[in-house]
Amino acid sequence: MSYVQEVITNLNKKYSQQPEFIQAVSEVLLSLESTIKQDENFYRKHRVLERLIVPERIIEFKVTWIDDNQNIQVNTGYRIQHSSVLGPYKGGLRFHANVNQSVLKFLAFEQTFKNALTGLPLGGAKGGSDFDPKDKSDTEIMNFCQHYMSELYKYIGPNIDIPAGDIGVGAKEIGYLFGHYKKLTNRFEGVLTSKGLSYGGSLGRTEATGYGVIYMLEEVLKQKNDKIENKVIGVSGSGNVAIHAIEKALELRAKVVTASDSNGWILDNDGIDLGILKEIKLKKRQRLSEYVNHKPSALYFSNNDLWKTPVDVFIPCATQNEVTLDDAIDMVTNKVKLVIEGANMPLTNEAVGYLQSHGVVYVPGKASNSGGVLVSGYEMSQNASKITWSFEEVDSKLREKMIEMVKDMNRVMDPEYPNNYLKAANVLGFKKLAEALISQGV
Ligand code: NDP
Ligand code: 2IT
Repeated sequence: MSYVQEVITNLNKKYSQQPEFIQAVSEVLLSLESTIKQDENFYRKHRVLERLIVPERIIEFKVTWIDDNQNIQVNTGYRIQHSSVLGPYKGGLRFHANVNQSVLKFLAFEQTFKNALTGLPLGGAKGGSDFDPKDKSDTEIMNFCQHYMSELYKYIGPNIDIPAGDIGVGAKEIGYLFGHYKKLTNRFEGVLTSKGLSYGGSLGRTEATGYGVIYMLEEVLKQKNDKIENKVIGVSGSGNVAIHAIEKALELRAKVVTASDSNGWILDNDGIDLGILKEIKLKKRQRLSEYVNHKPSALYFSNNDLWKTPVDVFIPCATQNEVTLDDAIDMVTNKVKLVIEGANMPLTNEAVGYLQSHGVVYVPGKASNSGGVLVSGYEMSQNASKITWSFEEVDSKLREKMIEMVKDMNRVMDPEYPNNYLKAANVLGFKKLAEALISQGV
């Protein structure tokens, strides 16, 4: 049995209760199979795969807090410190009802590979809680954040582990988390990124993930002598990543026709009106269904048919496994040309395989959504040197880096499979991680 197959077999046995973790790891390992085979004895001897897969540390704790009705609430908090091989642990925090160890382990594993691609000295981590911020008052959110930080602060620091935002954790939550860290430690330091601008945040961090996806899309199209202008794009999600991807796509004169939330999706064949979307989602924090009250010609659906929309490019920006094999079949039937991920692992492995075998260009999130953590890295540099960069400086560095990443992937691309960005991204991350891991000893 090949080393990769042996590790996948053991993974399935050992972590049968953690499907998302198995999915993310298997996708990476299978894409690395031919690379590992070239030097199989060496990698096997050093147990490189097992050492890259198992998180260095998993922290799980109880978070008890009191809601507005004076009821006691109990949640589980986590931080998965996956890898410190390339730098201090780095990755976001997710507050969502479906958060569990499997979800956070997959995200932390992906983050390690993603951070390796950025070229910055960042390890990989992810954390969060099964706390559901929906329908919670501001006081409840602050209360929860403070109790979560009361435990987390013991394990983080600007040179140890630097969390940031993710689903359900935006500027408001980061502010409460930062305030409580400061209270507990008496230290004002860059322990979190995606902070508010008034207390050490970086200009451009809010926009970075969504803008980065579009900068990478622009470059991938350019390599094919194509351009983003006039492309019809389908986006899912309507949170931080989706909104800023839509914003940059519109600026570059593409037409975005869809967006979604967990209740349903909108189709606006005139092109999404960003002003309305921002008003609903960012200002009023309402459901997306409100959009059609502002724009009666648009349509709202409470089904999962978004992926049946005929478009040139899809950008899934909501959550894991939102695109299944059936959706991929619909995409191919409707002649989609390119799928580029804003979210982490939004496609099942079967969906990815189907798109790739039908000639659809697929760009994995660990490359395309890395603009967020990249600018988090820039935020850390600014905090450490106590200076601030202008929006233009951050944005132009982001754009340059997303372009460079496409070029890096093209350099390692198998000439037989010129569109396999998945394999290229995984090979680049793996080589860097494996070398650093082995150099640092057992
Ligand atoms: P937000 O919380 O701002 O938005 C999340 C969006 O996805 C909302 O529209 C939400 O709808 C929808 N969504 C969340 N969970 C589900 C679900 N289970 N089913 C259907 N829809 C869902 O998060 P972000 O925009 O920050 O994150 C989106 C994705 O991008 C995630 O996969 C995240 O890991 C990834 N990402 C984020 C980065 C960042 O910098 N923020 C960086 C790189 C990747 P609703 O409001 O109804 O829940
Ligand atoms: O998935 C991600 O890359 C993030 N949520 C951002 C992580 C970060 O540290 O900025």
